[in-house]
Amino acid sequence: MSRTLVIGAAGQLGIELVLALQAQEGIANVDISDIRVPAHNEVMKSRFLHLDATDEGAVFKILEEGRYDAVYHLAAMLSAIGEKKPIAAWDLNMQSLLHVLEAAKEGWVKRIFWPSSIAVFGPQTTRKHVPQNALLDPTTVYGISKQAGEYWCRYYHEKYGVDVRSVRYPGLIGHRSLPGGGTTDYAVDIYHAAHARERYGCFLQADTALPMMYMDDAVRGTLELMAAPADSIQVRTSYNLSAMSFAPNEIAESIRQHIPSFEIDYVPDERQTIALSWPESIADDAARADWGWKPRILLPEMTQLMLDAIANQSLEVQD
Ligand code: AKB
Repeated sequence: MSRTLVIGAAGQLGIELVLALQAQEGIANVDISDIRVPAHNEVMKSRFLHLDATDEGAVFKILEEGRYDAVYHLAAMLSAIGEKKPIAAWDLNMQSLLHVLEAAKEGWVKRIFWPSSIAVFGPQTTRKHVPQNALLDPTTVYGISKQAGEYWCRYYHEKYGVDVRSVRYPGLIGHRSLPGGGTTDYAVDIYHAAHARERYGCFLQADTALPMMYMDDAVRGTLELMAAPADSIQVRTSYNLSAMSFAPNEIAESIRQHIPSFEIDYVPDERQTIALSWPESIADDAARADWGWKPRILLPEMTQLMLDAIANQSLEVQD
C-alpha cells in the first residue's frame, strides 16, 4: 500500500491533485496538510494535518511519523503576490523545500514532487519554443526561488540520491479551485466573469501571450511523472511542460463562441511587466521523450469544459 502526503493541499493545484490522488490511491492513503483548512468537502475526507511548511520541526515530525512513499510539496507564494512580500515569498518557497529535501535525505520520504514554473525564464530567455536547457533569467522573487529550488532538487538527487521530480508549470486553468496571487490568474477569472455575464477587466494587455495548461492535463502529467521509472527521469532540475499558448484577446474570442455578448476591457497593472518577462511558448521535447508527456486539451475544448463545469457548479450551489 502506497502512502501519500500533499503539502499545500488548500491551493489551486493542491485541491485538484488531492482529488486525483484520492481516486488513484484511495482516500485513506492520502494525507493532506496546509496552514489553512482546504475549503472542499471531498478533499477534507483525507486526514488533515495542520502545517506551517516553514517550520522545520513540524515538517520533520509529520514526515518522520508518516514515512510517506510520495510527498507532493506544493506550498508556495506565486509571482504577483511574491513581489509584494519578497522576503516572505523567499522564506516560504525555499525553507519549506529544503525541509522536505532534508527529510527525504533522512530516508523518511521515498519520492518527492515539487513544482517549478515558467517564471524561471526571463527577458534574456528566447521568447518562443523555449528549449529545456534555455537560459534561466528570472526577474521575480517567485522565479528566483523556483530557479534556486530546481538546483537544490538536482543537488539532493546527485549528492544524496533523493528521488525528487519536477515540472515547470505554465499558467494552470481549472474550475474546481481558484488561483491566488499569480500572473496567469486572469485566465481562470475570465471564465467566472463570462459565466456571470459580467464585463471582464483583464489585468494584462490584449496581445500578451503566455504558456497555459488545462488543469486535468497538469494533474495527469504530474501523476505520470511520479509513476515513471526513476532511471527514465533524465532531468533532475525541472522539466519544461507545454500544452497551449494564448493571449487575453484569444481566450475572449474563444468565450464569444459560446457567449457572443461577452465583453472585455484591458487595464494592465504591475502583472503586465511580469507577463512580458516570461516566454510565449515552451518546447517540452525532453518530457515527451523521457516519460511520454503529451497534452490533450487545447483552448477551444478548454473553454467548453470550463464554461460547462462552472455552470454545473453554480447549479449545484443553488440546489
Ligand atoms: C503564476 O502566475 O505566478 C503561476 C505560474 C506561472 O507559476 N501561475
